[in-house]
Amino acid sequence: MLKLTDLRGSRRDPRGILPRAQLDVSEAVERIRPVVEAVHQRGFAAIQEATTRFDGVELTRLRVPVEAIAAAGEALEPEIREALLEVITRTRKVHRDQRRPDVTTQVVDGGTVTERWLPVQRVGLYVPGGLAVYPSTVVMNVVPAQEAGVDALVVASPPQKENGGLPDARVLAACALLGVDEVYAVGGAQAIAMLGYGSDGVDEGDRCEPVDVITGPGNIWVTAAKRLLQGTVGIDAEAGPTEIAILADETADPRHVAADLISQAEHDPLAASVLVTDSESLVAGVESELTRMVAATKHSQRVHTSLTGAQSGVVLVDDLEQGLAVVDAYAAEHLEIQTRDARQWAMRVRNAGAIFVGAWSPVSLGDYAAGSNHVLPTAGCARHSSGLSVQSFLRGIHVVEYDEAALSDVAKHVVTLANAEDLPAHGEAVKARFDR
Ligand code: HSO
Ligand code: ZN
Repeated sequence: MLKLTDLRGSRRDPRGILPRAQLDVSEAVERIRPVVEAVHQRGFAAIQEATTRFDGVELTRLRVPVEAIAAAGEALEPEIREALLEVITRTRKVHRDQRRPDVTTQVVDGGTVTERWLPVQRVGLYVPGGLAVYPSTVVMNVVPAQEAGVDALVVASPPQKENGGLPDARVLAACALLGVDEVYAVGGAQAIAMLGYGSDGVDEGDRCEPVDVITGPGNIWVTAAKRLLQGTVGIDAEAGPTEIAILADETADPRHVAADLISQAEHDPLAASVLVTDSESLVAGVESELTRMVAATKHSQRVHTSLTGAQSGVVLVDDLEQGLAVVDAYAAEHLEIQTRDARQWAMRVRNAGAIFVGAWSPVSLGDYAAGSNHVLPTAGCARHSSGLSVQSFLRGIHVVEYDEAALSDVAKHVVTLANAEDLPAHGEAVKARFDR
């Protein structure tokens, strides 16, 4: 079922040869630009038009009434409530530990630089709702923002026909459990534009004020809109269709490997599932498990499309050393290590959104209940970006404080460099303080 790439004996840079989704976000940016511009210029009316066109819903107001959020919280099945509360506790535990302290460096006597970490004031958290609904993503967005100390948190999620034009009831319930009461029933590129530029609503209470940072995963249109809005607002890493890479040797259980590949393929026909191994017998075992399991799984068609797509496959390598080079080049959103001495191999990985070590740490644990975040960089962005964290909602501000003697001591160097850059007024600003 999986396309085979045989890199054995090859010393080529694997980057260009690896299976990878061919998503053209730049082309999508051009397609959604008119929607984003319309929302910028015409606000509510343009959001209504886009919602009719893309979601098939007639939007009567942007904002979900707070009573509807509370009601969804109350109506939530007890089992789901219990699961979400446990997940919130674990996620909070991990993210609370991420908070960095302010640091003051005594550079010289009388001269300090303090790095002060300040939360952004207002954030927009996008929760997708396409092929699946994502109350877990509410948790993964909201908890780090709360732990960072963000003042105002806003959630946007697509309206669902089945829920009377409101976002999914479980998404609303997760908002209620987390104390988020500003929720907009808007999805897609129009939601990102609304968050970035703000929008009028049907009345004063229905306005959306612009946010400072937008985070959260989404489909290609959401990703494209985030790219377009970047600069107007801050965004997290581009989190597109999900990816799993598994580095495995002959000690891996083919059933686990197959199940984990399927678990992420289930998200999206464009999701990528890649197995990197030095074991032909593991490949044979995984293939036979896939044949059986894909036929039986609920979203069989979607999983099949994803696993057989150009973005998925098996990469055969000579040994785990080469395997490591391959997974580093791939820079997967999720990387599982199912090998002998898994922890040692995991320690050597350079590029991945998140790493899952050993037989008992599947990606789906991390998707929900490990405490780690599941909003992670895709499409190779793990080479330069991190997953969502408390840090995504903080800015480090340098606070500089020198006294007279400390400035005087370094004045000549400032003047020299200012002159060297042909910016003499910079030097004058220092000298002016000393020539009385
Ligand atoms: N695997 C997705 C997150 C998710 N899975 C949510 C299930 N629900 C992207 O990391
Ligand atoms: Zn998942």
